[in-house]
Amino acid sequence: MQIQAQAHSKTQQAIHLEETYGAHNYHPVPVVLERGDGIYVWDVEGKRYFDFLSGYSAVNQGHCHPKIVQALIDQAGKLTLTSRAFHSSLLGEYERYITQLFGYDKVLPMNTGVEAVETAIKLARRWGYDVKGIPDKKAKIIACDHNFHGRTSAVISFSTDPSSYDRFGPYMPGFINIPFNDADALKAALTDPHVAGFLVEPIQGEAGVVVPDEGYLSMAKRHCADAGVLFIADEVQTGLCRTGRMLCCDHENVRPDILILGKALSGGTLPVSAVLADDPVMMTIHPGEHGSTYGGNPLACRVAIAALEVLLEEDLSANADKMGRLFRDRLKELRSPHIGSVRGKGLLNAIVMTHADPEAAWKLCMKLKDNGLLAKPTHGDKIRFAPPLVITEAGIEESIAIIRDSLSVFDEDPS
Ligand code: IF1
Repeated sequence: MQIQAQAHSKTQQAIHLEETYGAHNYHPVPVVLERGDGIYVWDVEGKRYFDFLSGYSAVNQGHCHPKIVQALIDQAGKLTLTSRAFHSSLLGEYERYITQLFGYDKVLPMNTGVEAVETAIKLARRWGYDVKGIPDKKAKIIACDHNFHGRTSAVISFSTDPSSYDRFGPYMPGFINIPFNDADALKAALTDPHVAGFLVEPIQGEAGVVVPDEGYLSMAKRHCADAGVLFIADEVQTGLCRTGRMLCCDHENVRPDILILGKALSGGTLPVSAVLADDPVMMTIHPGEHGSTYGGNPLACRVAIAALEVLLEEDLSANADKMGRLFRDRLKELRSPHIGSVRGKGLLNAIVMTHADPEAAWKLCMKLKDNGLLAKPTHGDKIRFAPPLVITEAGIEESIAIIRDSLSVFDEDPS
């Protein structure tokens, strides 16, 4: 009893510290993690869990991947930051590697995903003025309803989620919202001659893994090209093998004019993001007009090369595709009355709960936690399931068994 109580106090103690000294800007699942390895994480009590959130797709390569950690360790003792006031021995190497890997002329290295989104917005506007000839300060960017592109004041200006924008105004002008997956709405918005770019998640992650109709992305790219508008793909969450291809846009052979990457670009070790584009777009920004202290730092460069190499060496897009199909098939085979729909691509999946209880998704996640699997609801009735892409068939089968057993929580609960 004493050991159990002691273990409980370790978890409670850690949570108490966060509640006492930390901003209350999250409502985490009540688990305190202290170790990760591959598809697993362990809490302070030594309990092991399948991680089905993967740091919101930042840990595609698995927790603490040895090759990525070794790159981090080796570089950390050599040179971590020069600032861009000087060149570094790794930046050019990294820039060549990532631009040749994705097939673009140039990359602009940043840190967080939202910084890369902001960079893409500035690039599109600058291109709009200097190349397309939009009158100064009149450029517009089209974005989709139910988008999630980050939490800066500019980016929440085109959010349609009150929890992202409410009482954070005034908002930045120059954005047009249209429904996602609606070709006619996009075509209509593209008739505005002041539109410089169309910013879209190839699959809307936070909205609950909303997959557009087959052909939507290629239609969008085609109409953007016809209208002289940049197609900007935010692949921060969908990119880097998560959906079963290196990029989610690859499913439709769509080449974005501006490609935004983040999260798994460092394998979950430190914030690394990138914006890729060809010279006509990228060269509109001149020295001293954009950047950041840590953007392109040698530590990030070394880690990002290792993170990308792991994706290729372990063919994680093929594994994500295969394991994702198995996962969705097994979920559907459960034929649970509480699962309304299963959707996703590769290992970016979600279920929509149909239970009458509005807290059903949360209750299921609590039961999943008790049974050794970590996931978190998104927007009330949806649960995202996104394990590291290194998961095997055995891991999928074991996780499905946990999900199956956890659904019994609704049998116990009469509501
Ligand atoms: C949180 C959500 C996911 C993103 C896309 C840009 C960014 C994100 C498509 C910004 C970030 C993170 C933010 C994190 C939780 C997570 C998230 F729930 F917030 F919406 F994944 F769906 N584009 N998504 O998904 O990247 O600046 O965070 O590095 O804010 O709690 P960032």
